[in-house]
Amino acid sequence: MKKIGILGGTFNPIHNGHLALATAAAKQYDLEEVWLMPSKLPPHKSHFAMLPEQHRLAMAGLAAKADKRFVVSDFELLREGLTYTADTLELLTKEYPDCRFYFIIGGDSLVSFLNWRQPGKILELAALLGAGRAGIEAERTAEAAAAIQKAFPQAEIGTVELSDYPISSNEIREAFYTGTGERVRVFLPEEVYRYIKENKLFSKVTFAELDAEMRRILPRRRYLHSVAVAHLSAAYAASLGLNTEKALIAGILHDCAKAHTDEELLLECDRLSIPVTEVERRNGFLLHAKLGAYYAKNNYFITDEEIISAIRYHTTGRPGMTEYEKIVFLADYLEPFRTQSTTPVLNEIRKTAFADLDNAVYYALANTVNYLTKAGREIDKITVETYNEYKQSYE
Ligand code: DGI
Ligand code: FE
Ligand code: FE
Repeated sequence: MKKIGILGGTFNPIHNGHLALATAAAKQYDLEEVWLMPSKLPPHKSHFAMLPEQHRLAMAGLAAKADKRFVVSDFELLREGLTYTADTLELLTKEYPDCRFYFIIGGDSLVSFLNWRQPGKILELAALLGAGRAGIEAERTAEAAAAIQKAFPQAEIGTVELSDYPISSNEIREAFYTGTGERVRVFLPEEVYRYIKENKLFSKVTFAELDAEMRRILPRRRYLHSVAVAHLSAAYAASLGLNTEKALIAGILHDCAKAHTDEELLLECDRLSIPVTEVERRNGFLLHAKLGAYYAKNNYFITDEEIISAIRYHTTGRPGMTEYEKIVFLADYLEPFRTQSTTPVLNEIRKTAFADLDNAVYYALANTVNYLTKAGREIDKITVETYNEYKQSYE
């Protein structure tokens, strides 16, 4: 029987770490071929920064040139609908009856393997190889392999030992998005690097994909609010001759950290070493602006400081606000879903906003300070300073 390894993955993009794993498995298990098999994107998972199949397949094809045992396979991409490993292997073994397949997965996946769909069937059809980086991970992988072996004594289960490979696809994406692709060149097959450059992949985050991601992670009402803020921000930007796309992006992301509860916001800021003031500690929700700016930069690869600061100051404002900060602050306050019942003079401010943005910001601030005072809530120093700055220039 011809021994064939199968290495699946989203390969977004494929990098030398994947190839090192394929090589190690081939060597250790004497595999004649290793098929690099790009997988479909699960519909419920994030599609943010995920390339279309055609690009992921093309790059896997270029990467496969590195070793004559490597073969790119579009087997899974060509299938219709959801692909479970058990089904893929069933079809593969039917189509290639003279082959013994070695299905290669990461150590983490091995740990959860028994919860996969039809693990028994998978193990009947193929051998399972778990890859663990040397050290603790290798130990965990070996333990997981032993547990699976115990549950399925007939199965052929092995581990692939791998030295640590210091890069991930996410780091590669981040490098390209932030204009520092050169930094990760050594971790990619040269032709894959060139392919990314030539096709300008991972170069620009679009409103459409941010919108899709917000729709996925935010509660329905919060998502609709964010869309409304994005569109109103773009309208204000247009009226001022500013960049409408920047306004759209700042608007759709402004509450991107608001899926968290106040408690989670605090924990998350502590975990990420984001400084938290005393006022913020007592009024946790204020942190969604700060954390949102952090997410925009680190999770959504936004590099434009004007977008980041518009998110950062959308709740409190700040003295000397930039135009984009004012736009998002005001759009957040005035978007069409906001109603008079929560903010009495809303319609009055709405009338003035396009003619005089600053004046509208002033009234929004005055209202907010007034409302918080009446409600006996603590007001952040920066909100007061912003209000006072406006008051002075309007007196
Ligand atoms: O996130 P949103 O609900 O869309 O809107 P937001 O981020 O502007 O938050 C609105 C609330 O923030 C509103 O109830 C007023 C409040 N707020 C604004 N500045 C301060 C503040 N609350 C406190 N405690 N202190 C402030 O300085
Ligand atoms: Fe907000
Ligand atoms: Fe908001």
